[in-house]
Amino acid sequence: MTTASRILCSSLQDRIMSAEQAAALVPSGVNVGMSGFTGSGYPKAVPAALAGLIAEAHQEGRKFRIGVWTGASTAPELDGALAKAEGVEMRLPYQSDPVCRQRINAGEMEYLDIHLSHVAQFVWFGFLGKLDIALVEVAGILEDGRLIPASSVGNNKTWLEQADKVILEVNSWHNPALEGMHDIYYGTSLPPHRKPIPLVRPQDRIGEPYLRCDPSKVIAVVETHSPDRNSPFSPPDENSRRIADNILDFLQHEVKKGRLPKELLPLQSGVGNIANAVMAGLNDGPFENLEAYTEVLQDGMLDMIRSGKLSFASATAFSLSDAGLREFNSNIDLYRDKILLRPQEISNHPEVIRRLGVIAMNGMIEADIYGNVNSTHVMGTSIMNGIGGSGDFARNAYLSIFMTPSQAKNGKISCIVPMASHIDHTEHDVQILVTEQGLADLRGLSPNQRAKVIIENCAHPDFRPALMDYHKRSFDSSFGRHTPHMLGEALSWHQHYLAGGSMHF
Ligand code: 0RQ
Repeated sequence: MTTASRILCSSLQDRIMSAEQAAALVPSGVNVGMSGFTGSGYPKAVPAALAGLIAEAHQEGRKFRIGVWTGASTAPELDGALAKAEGVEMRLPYQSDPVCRQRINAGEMEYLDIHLSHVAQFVWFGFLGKLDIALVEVAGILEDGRLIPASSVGNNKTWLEQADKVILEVNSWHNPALEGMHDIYYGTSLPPHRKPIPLVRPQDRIGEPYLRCDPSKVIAVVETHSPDRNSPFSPPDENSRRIADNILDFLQHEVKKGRLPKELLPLQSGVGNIANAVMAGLNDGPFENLEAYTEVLQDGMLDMIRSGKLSFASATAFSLSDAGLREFNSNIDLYRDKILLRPQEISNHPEVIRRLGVIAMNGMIEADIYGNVNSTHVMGTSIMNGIGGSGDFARNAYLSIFMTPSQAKNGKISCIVPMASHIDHTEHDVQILVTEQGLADLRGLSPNQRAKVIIENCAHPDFRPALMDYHKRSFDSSFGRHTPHMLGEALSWHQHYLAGGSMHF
């Protein structure tokens, strides 16, 4: 299919223009809702052209900055280019771009890190201010102006509805067979008129395969032919394999105990190599007929669909490596009726996650001995990526699992600490912690009981004595013994590393 044949709406033909012309329609000071989720379905030409205009303006001494709202992380052509040009006033919600991260941590760019399921509703509530322009990549435009979504859905429905003006990038690189793989739900409303979301199985279709778009709002259509950003996955290393094994053993134990059915419950799997390794473990494991109700679909889930282990996956985006993408595109008929992409307000909807009884598995930076989890900040002050969807799933899941290697930075940092330097998921939302050392099942345990299990099962042996000693001395001396702490000493663990040492005392 050529790009031209992907723009079937005759009234939009006269709005086809270059990326530079479209970028010139974006003034300084506006908020732009951009498509894009974990490196897929983001606009690939206009943000880069806009970054060029912003750099020119700055050279001429004119300030030029915009608000950049997305689904989740994008790619160097979007986040990287705009951050490099110092063109971003406010970025939300999740990002993982190195230049963006550096600017945010240098205090040069504002960043609002919110739960992914909150973004759309906050815009509808008016909490984030006015959305001026939607800049959305699509796979095609139908005769009546409806849009064929691309490889992610994210917040595109909300952007297209809320923005005054719309710029579309029609990317002929996307496989035309994506058409029909989306389910866009138009039944959301605002309190006090909200109704239940009628989704009771991951495979339920509750919406439409296309995004609605009022052609009169479209100010530009830009044709592109560029691939999504595809990050390679490293083959599972020893630590990831052990983490995966620990999770598999635990799930088998839960089945034996009658707390999980033999085909488990719908799986959610976070981003990154460890999450991918857990999927590889499940692919080789004993479970059959699994389902996923997740945000991102990484290579591991494709492998499970191909092997027949995973019978259905609902998500909001793909996040595939080059090899995963080649596999998907060459065998799309195998995957078409086993995958649905939905808006992120539905893929991450607390009501649906709670109803389905999702098993949530997410990465973390560190956990403390009482089970509070830090997913976002290094040393308490420096953002890594953002909370993403981890909170949407953790708080509402049937089982909420967090995983990490027990140590970071070549053994200098323990990922189990006395007191987390930042908390994204409180002790109340964390049921299982897993490292390569073992698994801590925190269900039904008091803080002091949790501390023992976490230190014994999850901490690296090099750090165990210091953590045990901390807990004991805290119990003996702390103001209260329910969650004992020596507040000054707790945070000095992190200070110690920052001062150039390791967390070893
Ligand atoms: O940094 O590469 O500079 O060395 O953190 O660590 O071990 O590669 O782990 O890729 O699985 O990411 C929490 C960031 C883990 C991710 C996080 C340093 C480490 C390295 C990455 P370097 P790894 P992963 C749904 C779910 C939040 C969002 C989420 C994440 C870097 O899982 O962003 O869960 N989660 N979304 O060296 C200092 C420690 C550290 C540490 C790791 N204790 N102290 N640095 N690092 N532990 C998907 C979405 O929402 C889109």
